[in-house]
Amino acid sequence: MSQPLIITVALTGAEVTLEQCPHLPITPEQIGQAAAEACRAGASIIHLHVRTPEGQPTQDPEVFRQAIAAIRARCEAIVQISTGGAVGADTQERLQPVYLKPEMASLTTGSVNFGDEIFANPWPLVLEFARTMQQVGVKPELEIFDAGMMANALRLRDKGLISEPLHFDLVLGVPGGMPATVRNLAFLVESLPPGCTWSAAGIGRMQTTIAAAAMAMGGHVRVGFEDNIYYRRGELAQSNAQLVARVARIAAELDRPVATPAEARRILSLKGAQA
Ligand code: KMH
Ligand code: ZN
Repeated sequence: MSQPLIITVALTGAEVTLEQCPHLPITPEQIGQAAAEACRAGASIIHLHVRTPEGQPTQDPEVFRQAIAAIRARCEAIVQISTGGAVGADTQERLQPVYLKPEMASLTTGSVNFGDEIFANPWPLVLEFARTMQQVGVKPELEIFDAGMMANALRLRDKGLISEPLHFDLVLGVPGGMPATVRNLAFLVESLPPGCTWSAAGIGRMQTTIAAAAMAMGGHVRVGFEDNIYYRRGELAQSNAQLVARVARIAAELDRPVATPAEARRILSLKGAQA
């Protein structure tokens, strides 16, 4: 039997709108319900962004606190808050939810064009975010949108600002980042340091292709509305859980049992929630 598959679900993101995706969870209660449904379908990590009641992205720690409570009331999934926020978000606001001491937080290790905009992560910001996560005891998921970010992640490791075992998410297909091809995925996987864990996320129509390739290569997978709102060409997905369930079905065929949250914690060397 192969290593269990950790499925991360990125429920909401910061850029997708309700107009584009009518089933997008917005309120903490909707996020809690979507998380529970995705968890039943096989997800064990919730990559968490939150929104104002009007649907705008926010890094308000009080909204994160409510969403985390709504998730924990319904399922055992690992909560991974976003420090990326929305393109253009204020640096200190992006960092705020880390102080809630979730089990994990995303950490992008460099800047990248993001459609018409720039997802700005200058090196001093990366250092500050990594240092803060280490001080607070939050495990980073190293978000790699482009090859240079891998080198930066290894610089953080060499400075002792991130602790092994490292966990990476290889995000392929953001316009401006590395295109979502199996060749690019293989290149990034070959660049990973020994002993780490990793997942892959394909943006848009490449979500399932990248997921299947990652599963076949022994990695883990991220899906969800943040990265892709379609089930297939021209057909919107009805829920995040629908996207998770498809990955779980492919995993079964590949002899990759879907990890429970407890198994995911063991694989990622997490001790459980601090607060
Ligand atoms: N919203 C993107 C600009 C993260 O969560 O850390 C960045 C993002 C990455 O979503
Ligand atoms: Zn995100």
